[in-house]
Amino acid sequence: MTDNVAEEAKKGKSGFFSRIKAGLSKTQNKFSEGMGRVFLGEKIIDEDLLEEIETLLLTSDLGVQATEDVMANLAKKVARKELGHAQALYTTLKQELTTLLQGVDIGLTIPTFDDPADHKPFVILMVGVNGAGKTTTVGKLAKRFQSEGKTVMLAAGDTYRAAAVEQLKVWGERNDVPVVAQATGSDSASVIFDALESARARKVDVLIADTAGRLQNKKNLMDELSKIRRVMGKLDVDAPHEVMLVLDSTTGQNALSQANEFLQVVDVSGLSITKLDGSARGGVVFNIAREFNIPIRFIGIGEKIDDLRPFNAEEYVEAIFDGVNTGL
Ligand SMILES: Nc1nc2c(ncn2[C@@H]2O[C@H](COP(=O)(O)OP(=O)(O)OP(=O)(O)O)[C@@H](O)[C@H]2O)c(=O)[nH]1
Ligand SMILES: [Mg+2]
Repeated sequence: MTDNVAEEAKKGKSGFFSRIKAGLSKTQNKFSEGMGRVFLGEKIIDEDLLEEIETLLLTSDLGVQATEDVMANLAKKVARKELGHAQALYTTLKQELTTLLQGVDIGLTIPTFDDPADHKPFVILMVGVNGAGKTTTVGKLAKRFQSEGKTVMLAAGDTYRAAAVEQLKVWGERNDVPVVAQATGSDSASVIFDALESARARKVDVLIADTAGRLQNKKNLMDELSKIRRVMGKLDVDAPHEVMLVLDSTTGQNALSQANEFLQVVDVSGLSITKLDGSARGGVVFNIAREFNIPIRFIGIGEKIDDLRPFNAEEYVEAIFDGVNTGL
């Protein structure tokens, strides 16, 4: 986001920004209340103030590492006497937090092909624990890619539960995109293989494959994901082009443990962080960024089809700091 967008946002002119702000309002309330309390008044920069900031970050789900990094950078600037007053410290804190997210602010780019003979579907494999928001995110992504003029197909790779296939079909109908599915209990890799064959034949731009969040045990789930990868590779060695891990932000620290388990078995190339509207735990985004250094592609800010936004570091920080009153 450019400074212009930040400026517009402040003036409340951007409807787009206000939607994100509304989605993040629980986290925003927590941050703005906390920051206001820490910075309000004619504060001088001393140990106490730095400690208060540290506590605030720790209690805002940033995690120990991200908090330590930010505090170390602030302390350095304070020691060099670069920050004369609390307002400068506040501004620097915001900048530090933005920088922390900028490293993972890398959008998903779907290639286009000048020569139709080169065309091949861009395959996105969605992974994550049950209930994280995979299927919902598939639906939201389908709409997004379509609105960008791309053709989309969905693969019902969660063959574990009948309801899972039905849920995906509903999203397919809503977006008017084809859904490739087989009966419950069939082989997930084979459904996704069929879907990829069909997507190639129809010259579909994006194939999004849903998967199950839970099998009988972790080993089964992980074996299945490896098999899906292997089988897809028979049609296109580069597929899947994106393995998107979906993480539920409301679980806080737990989202990090979940991510660790998946990272042990699949090469995750991007993250989507869901349900940021559902709790005040949006600070976990900093924690995830610091811990994994994996591109955050999208954030989920509601259950509706339009409630998925490309992740933007500056916009994110701007939204959660909106309304901070330092009185300075
Ligand atoms: N508030 C909110 N709810 C969300 C968001 N994303 C998903 N949900 C809800 O989270 C619940 C679980 O979402 P699903 O998409 O079914 O999750 P899943 O990962 O496919 O779950 P399994 O298929 O069981 O593995 C649903 O009720 C969704 O509506 C979000 O960004 N905000
Ligand atoms: Mg699902």
